Amino acid sequence: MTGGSPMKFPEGFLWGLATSAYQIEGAVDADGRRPSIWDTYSHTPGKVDNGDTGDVACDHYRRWREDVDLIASLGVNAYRFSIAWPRIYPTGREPLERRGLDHYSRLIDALLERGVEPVVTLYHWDLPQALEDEGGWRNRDTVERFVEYAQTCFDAYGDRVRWWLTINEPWIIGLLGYLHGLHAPGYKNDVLGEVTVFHHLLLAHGRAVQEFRASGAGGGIGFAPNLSPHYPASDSDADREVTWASDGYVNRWFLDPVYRGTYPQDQWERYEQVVGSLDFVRDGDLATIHQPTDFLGINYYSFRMMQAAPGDRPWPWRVVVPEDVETTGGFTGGVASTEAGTPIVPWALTDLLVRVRNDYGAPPIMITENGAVYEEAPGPDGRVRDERRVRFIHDHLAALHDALEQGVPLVGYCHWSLMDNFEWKLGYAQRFGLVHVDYETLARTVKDSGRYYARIAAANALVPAEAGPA
Ligand code: IFM
Repeated sequence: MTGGSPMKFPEGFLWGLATSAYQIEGAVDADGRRPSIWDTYSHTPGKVDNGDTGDVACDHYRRWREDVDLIASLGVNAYRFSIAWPRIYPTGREPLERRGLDHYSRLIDALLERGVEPVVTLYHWDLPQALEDEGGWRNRDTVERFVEYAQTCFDAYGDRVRWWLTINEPWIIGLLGYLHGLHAPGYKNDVLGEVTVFHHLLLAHGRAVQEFRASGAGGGIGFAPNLSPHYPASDSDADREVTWASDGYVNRWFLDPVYRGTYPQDQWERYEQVVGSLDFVRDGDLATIHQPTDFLGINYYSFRMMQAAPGDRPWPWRVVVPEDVETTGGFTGGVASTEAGTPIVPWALTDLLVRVRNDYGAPPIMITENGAVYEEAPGPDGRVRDERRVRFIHDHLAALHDALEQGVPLVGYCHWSLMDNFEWKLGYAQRFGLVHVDYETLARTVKDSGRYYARIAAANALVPAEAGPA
């Protein structure tokens, strides 16, 4: 409540739940699907904790009807999911696999029948392995393969889907897949690979937007970068400088080309110092990337607090947590963390949204992901009492409402995630769901946070956290 009145959200606001294909579907051999880079990676010994793979995951590919009922039972009006590219083009190119295409068509219809808007992501990291064998995202040709796949999806579903996202979290794809070796395809310390892949992902986004317009599909399209507002760990000039520099690496490297048609000069120069020439950027590429989009998806998890680290490579900075620093730029107290150690900073979401509005021409924004790891499992009575997630949701939605009051054009919020799922390198150890999944029986149990979120969606207003689940 502010001043005694409920925090209402605009009429038609989308209350969504988010997932991605490899994290929930399982059924990796069904209906002609062939491996993606994540099948290869998760089956490589030592890559994923506990030897976990997405082979079964939540078995959503088979249980999708039950899951659509579950989504509808939560009373939300949006569901964000991704299409598995290797189900549509198992080898990354013709022949098309009709069974895969039909699967998502049925899913879309079932959602719409229940009044749930599909929010469709085209690329959430499951590149067909056959394309990786030809160089993957490092190979410019992959952009054209992506465009063919995107065209097929626009043709098949464009009459029904009104919310499209091209690429999910391009920064994470490069950072973890090429620099840290923690995600597929698993390269390490390859800065040239990272920045080449960033460019090709952005190009794939721009080309897909062009094809979307040409297809005549209704609805709108955008992309879903994960953005983190940056703050210096101290008032020192050095910390302030690296704060801006890292912002160039994480945020501006993706927003500037899409919204301004340029790469940020400061980060361009830093890349040149590390990798030499960025000659894979060709004339006309930036114009291609700079397509008008209809909305911006933002995945928000936390801020980055930055400290200068002059000897560190490739970048002379470190991300620190507030407890590690004595004086913090503007911070006095500690910051709580999720069970994954992620600092919980809802107010930084407001800062981020206001900044994007101010710097990038006020695009309509959908929060396409936001969520937290908490382990709570069903108690003896079967109930999952995850009060901390209830508090997390409440505080982030209050921050969102703050941004709305400051004039940020917000159109929706998708919580990550609908249900516990395969958390990439961390396997099944980290639970993000509003619905608990028992990985032995695959039984789904709506957590207290799920029922709390349902109350919010029903009211189209923030419900006090103390009110708890329905
Ligand atoms: O599970 C991931 C998702 O695939 C992409 N964004 C972050 C989530 C939580 O780590």
